Amino acid sequence: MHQKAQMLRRLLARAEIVQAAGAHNGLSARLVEQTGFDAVWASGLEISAAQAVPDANILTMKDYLEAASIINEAVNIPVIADCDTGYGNANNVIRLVKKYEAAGIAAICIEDKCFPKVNSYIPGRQELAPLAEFVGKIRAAKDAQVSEDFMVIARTEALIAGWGLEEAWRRAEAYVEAGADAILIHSKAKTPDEIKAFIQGWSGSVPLVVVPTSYPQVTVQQLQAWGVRLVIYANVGVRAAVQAMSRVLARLRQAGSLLAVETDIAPLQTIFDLQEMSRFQAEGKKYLRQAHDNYAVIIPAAGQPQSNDPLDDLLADRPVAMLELQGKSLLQRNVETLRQIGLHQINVITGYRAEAVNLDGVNKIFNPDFSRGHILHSIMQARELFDQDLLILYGDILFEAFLLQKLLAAQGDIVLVVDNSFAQGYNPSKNLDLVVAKEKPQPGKRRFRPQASNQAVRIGQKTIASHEADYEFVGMAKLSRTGSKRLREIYDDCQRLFREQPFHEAPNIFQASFTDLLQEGIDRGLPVQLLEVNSGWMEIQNWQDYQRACQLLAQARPRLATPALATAAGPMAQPLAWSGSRCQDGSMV
Ligand code: SPV
Ligand code: MG
Repeated sequence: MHQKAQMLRRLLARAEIVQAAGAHNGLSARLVEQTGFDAVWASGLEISAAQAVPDANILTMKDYLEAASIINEAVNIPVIADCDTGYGNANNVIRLVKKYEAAGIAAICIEDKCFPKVNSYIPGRQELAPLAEFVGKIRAAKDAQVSEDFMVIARTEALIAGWGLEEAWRRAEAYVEAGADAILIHSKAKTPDEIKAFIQGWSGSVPLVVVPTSYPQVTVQQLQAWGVRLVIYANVGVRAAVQAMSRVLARLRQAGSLLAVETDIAPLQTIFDLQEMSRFQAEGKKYLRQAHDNYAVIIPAAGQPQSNDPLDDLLADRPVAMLELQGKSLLQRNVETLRQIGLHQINVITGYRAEAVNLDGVNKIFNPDFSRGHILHSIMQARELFDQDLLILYGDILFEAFLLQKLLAAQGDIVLVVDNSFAQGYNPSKNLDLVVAKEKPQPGKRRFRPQASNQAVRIGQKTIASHEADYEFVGMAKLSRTGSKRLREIYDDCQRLFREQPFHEAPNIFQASFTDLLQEGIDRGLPVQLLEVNSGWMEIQNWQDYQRACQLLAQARPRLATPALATAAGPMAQPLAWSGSRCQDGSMV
């Protein structure tokens, strides 16, 4: 079965005349289809013109076949391929039929001129092939086709060559006899009279096809009334394109600004639509999976400054995540790191100065309660995401890629990145998210714990004394799908229970920190794994942190991708060290 050939046969069997228009590539074919034509004519003239060569068999069968195939792939309507004289003798015709039919072309059209032909409208001698020879080509074509539906249209150039109506009828009849499925009667007369006369004297049973290039005044209604079954507007596409392009280019050249032609050119969106960009994107989403596509990232960045620190001046018009660090915001730097690793579903919770958070390709979720609620409430604005793999990254930290990679590779449904270097510079006036672990960290500076094998027993800011604490929670957490679902369940439950009473360290759940929820999880038997790190991150909470970050980033140029490289190269060998603490209420994030 040949679907498109069948479609063409059905079209020709209907009462209404079939209308086809010429194309030379996928784009022009798509325009033909979009404007409602029934079929596309893969025009020899257009395809040659598109390569800026004469329509005189300068191109080879392969060139025409390639163009016709591209045209066919771009449309759902049938394609009729102009195959000139068949590019040689009957043997060439046999090969072309096999190739065109296999390419899904609905019909081929061959004309009774000598190879190499020239376009019918070129003045001068148009040499007709001997009738018997052309009859042989038609027989060869019909015998070569595989499916029953594939069509062979025989085109007689008898009128073009000046041989008159009698010869045209004689040839058309012979071609029908040889098996042609339709006859294209071509004329270069300035009026349709000659064509009308041919039709009136024609008694053949196959459909008649015309190409009214030289007699443009004829209407489709007239042609239909005379009995024509298929009209081909053979070369309008390329002629329209040439006229439009040369006019616009000339105007642009003269004006020296695109503004002069802006309204005369198609909007980019039109081109994207013709290219089916949205389908391409949808398919990309469906099939092109990257290693971490399953992860959604949540970055809470809604809090307003409350620390009475000199840094507050810089935060008058933006949240801390949008602080400029050496020409790039903190958030931009983190988003770039996330993308490097293949994390693209990035959700930022905005609140304070939400309008300042303007990053391409990042989903913003607004927390309307940002000035009253706390970080847990902010994070849970992305409640719907808590049934997939998640990364929660506090908005006031700057982290390196290797830390994320380690976190992503760690086993566990809930994994927190923790650091124990806090003890070295502990400032009791600061409130850190401290963690008491099941197992004590190994003593000494150099430790090796590639997996998150340790677990949290307690976590919080206020109720854990520094001497009890083993680690500081960095503000980076990984939740598996199971972990995120479980935490949401616990959160929903606690929303009911702790609406108006203390929830761990918070006066109620609305004002709770993420660590309060984690503590609740631990208390309910949820394993909270700890991934120990000793460098690769820092937080920006006060003026000192900010200055330190700027200094480190200034030294770190050019940016180095891996810690190994960084160590070898010098400046980044100093890790992005811990240097501050989080606000008591977590409101910076
Ligand atoms: C073509 O489009 O290549 C044709 C039709 O053969 S015409 O140029 O009008 O002769
Ligand atoms: Mg042609």
